[in-house]
Amino acid sequence: MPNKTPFYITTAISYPNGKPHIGHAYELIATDAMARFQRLDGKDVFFLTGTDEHGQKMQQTARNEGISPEELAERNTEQFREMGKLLNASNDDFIRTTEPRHHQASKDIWNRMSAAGDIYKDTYAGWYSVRDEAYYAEDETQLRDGTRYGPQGTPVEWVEESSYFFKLSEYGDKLLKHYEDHPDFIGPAERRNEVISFVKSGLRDLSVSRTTFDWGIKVPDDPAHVMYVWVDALTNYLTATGYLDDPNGPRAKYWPADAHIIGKDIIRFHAVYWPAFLMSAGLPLPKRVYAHGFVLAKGGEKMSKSLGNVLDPFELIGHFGLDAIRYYLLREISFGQDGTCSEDAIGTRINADLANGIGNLASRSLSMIVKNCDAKIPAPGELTDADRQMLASVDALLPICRDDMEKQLVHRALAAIIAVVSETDRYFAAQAPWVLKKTDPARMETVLYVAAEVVRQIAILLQPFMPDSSSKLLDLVAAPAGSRDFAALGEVGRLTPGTVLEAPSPVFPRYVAPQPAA
Ligand code: ME8
Repeated sequence: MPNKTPFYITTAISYPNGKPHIGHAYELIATDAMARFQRLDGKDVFFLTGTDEHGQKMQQTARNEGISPEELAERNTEQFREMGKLLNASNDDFIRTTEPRHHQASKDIWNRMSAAGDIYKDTYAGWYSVRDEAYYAEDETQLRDGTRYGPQGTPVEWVEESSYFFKLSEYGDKLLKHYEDHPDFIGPAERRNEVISFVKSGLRDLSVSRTTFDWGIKVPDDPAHVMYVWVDALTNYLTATGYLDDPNGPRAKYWPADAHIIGKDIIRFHAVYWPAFLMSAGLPLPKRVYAHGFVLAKGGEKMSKSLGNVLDPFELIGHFGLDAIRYYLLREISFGQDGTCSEDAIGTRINADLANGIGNLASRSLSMIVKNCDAKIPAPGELTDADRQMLASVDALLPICRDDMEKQLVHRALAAIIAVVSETDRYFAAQAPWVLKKTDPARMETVLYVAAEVVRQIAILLQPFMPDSSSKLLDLVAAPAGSRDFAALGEVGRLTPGTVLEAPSPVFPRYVAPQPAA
C-alpha cells in the first residue's frame, strides 16, 4: 500500500469573544467540504480549526462582562466546539491558543525570529484597532464625526508603549519574489493583487509585543511584554503539527500546510506577516492562502444587531436542516466573493436543486426499480448512444471537481455535479421508462440501471458537501460501505445487477415556508 499524500488544511481560528456567527459557520463548512473531498480522494488529511483566545479584544470583552478572559474563552470556546459538532465538521484537532503546546510553539518561533536578528526593542506610537487587533498607518485611517476609523471601518485608538518590533521592512522584496515564483500562493486574484500592491507600497517594521495589558503569551526573557496576538495566533497552524517540537514527529509531515482558508478581512496577516515570520524563522511557507468573501444579509447588507438581520447558524439549521444549509452556502455563494443569505433564497435554492433535483431523480428512478424490477438493480441491455452519453457525463465529473476544488472553487464543483443531475432529468424524461414499461421492458431496465448508476456516482461526489444526505442516497442504491470513496467512481464501481434495494424514503423533503398566522 503506497503511503498516502499528506494534505493539511486549516480554517482561521476564531475569537471566542462572542457566540459563533454565520461567517464562522460558513468558513468551517467550506473548509470541511475541502477536507472531506481530499480524504475521499485518497489523501492523508489533517484538518485543523480552533479558537484565538488572547489579545486586547478578549480582555476588554471580559472586563465589560465582569469576568476573566479565561472564563470568557472557556464559555465561548465551548460554543465553537458545539457548532463544529452541529455542522458535522470533520476536523482532526481543535486548537486553543491558551494550551501549553501553543505557548511553547509561540516562544519557539519568537526565539527563531530573534536569533535571526529580526526582533528589536523600541517604542510604538501609532493607531491600533482593538476590533481588528491590527496596527494601521495614519494614511489608512479616516476621521469621521470625531472618531478615527481603520480601513475595515472599525474605530482605532492612539497607542504609545514600549514594544518589540519585527523587521518586516526587510521582507518586502522577498515576499514579492515569493508571490511571483508561486503564483498560486494567494487566491483569489483580487486578494493577490491587493496584497501585492500593499507590499509594493512599502512595509514598515511591525510592532510584535504589547505592554499595556497582559492577556497573552509572555515574550521570552521579558515578561513585561506579551506577544502581539497575531504572532501567537498565526503560529497555531504550526503548533498543531508539532513541527517545531520535532520535525520528524507523527504530524510533522503535514507542514507546510496545503491551504489556509480564511476570510478576506485577514488576508494581510496571512499573506504578508505570516510568510515573513516563517522566512525569518527559517521555516517552510504554506502552499496557499485562500480568502473567501463575507456572508451578507438579504440585499447585500452587512448583518448587524441594530438592523435586526443577523442570521444565527444554530437557528437556521434548526429550521432548514444541516445539509440544506451546507448546500446553500456552498452552492449559492461563489467561494472567494461575498454572497447573501436569506431564508427565501435558501428555500428556493434547496427546493430547486435538492428536493426537485437529486432527491426527485433518486426517488423516481429507484421506486420504479423497486416496483417493476423486483426491487433489484436490473441488468442493463445493450447501451444506446443516449445511455453511453449519460454515463460518460457522470464518469467525467471527478477530474472536473478535482480541478475546481484544487482552486477552492467549491461552488463550481457543485454546479458541475448538479448540471449532471439536470442532464439526467432530461435523459429520464426523453427515455420515458414509464412508457417503456409497457412497450419494451428490457429497455426500461437499461434506462433505470443508467439512472441508478448516475445517482450512485452523484451521491459519492456530494459526500464532501452534504455528508449525511449523501450517505442516505448511497444506502438507497445499496452502495457497499467500502466502495463509497472516489476510487469507486466511474466504470470500476458500476452498480451490480441483482443487488436488492429498499423502497426509497425521501432524502430531501420539499421546503414549505411557514405561513404567517392569519
Ligand atoms: O479574525 N462572513 O477571528 P474572527 C464570512 N482570530 N466570514 C466571516 C464573517 C462573515 N460575515 N465574519 C468573520 C479572527 N468571518 C482571528 C483569526 S487566524 C490565525 C486568526 C471570518 O473570529 C473571518 O474572516 O474575527 C475569519 O476568517 C474567521 O471568520 C474568524 O473571524
